[in-house]
Amino acid sequence: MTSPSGERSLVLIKPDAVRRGLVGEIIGRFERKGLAVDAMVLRSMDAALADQHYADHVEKAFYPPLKDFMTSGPLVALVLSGDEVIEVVRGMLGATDGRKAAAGTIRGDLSLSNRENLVHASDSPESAKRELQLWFPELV
Ligand code: FUP
Repeated sequence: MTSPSGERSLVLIKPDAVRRGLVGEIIGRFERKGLAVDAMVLRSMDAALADQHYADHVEKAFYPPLKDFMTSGPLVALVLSGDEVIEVVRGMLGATDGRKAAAGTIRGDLSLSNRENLVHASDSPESAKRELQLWFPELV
């Protein structure tokens, strides 16, 4: 997945972040890092999109409450680009569990939950390609 400024990642600022008024804080961190916002939309994730997005997790015990959470309100979907953006953004997010994520990361600084952890970001070029196709088919 390439763009004029390098690779691209699909990022979701989750419903907890929208409810808590942290959208600007989170996008500001990505902007200050030097990443570019190539596309952005406020929308909701319906049940069908949740099942597609989390195809690797649908059979797991944590999936039903995760699905309820992810479909509980609007989220912000964005496409970020920049040098090694996939790995860079994953580092900025921190560990999945906000209680364990390192200070200085988004989850480490702002989340105290293993489910409501504020942000999703593609974890590999393969997942970025799949997720960008799902969320922004007009761009790919
Ligand atoms: P991450 O890649 O860090 O977003 O985490 P995973 O792909 O492993 O999990 C996807 C989402 O499932 C996490 F963001 C939060 C949720 N999750 C739970 O609710 N419980 C768990 O035990 C693990 C993950």
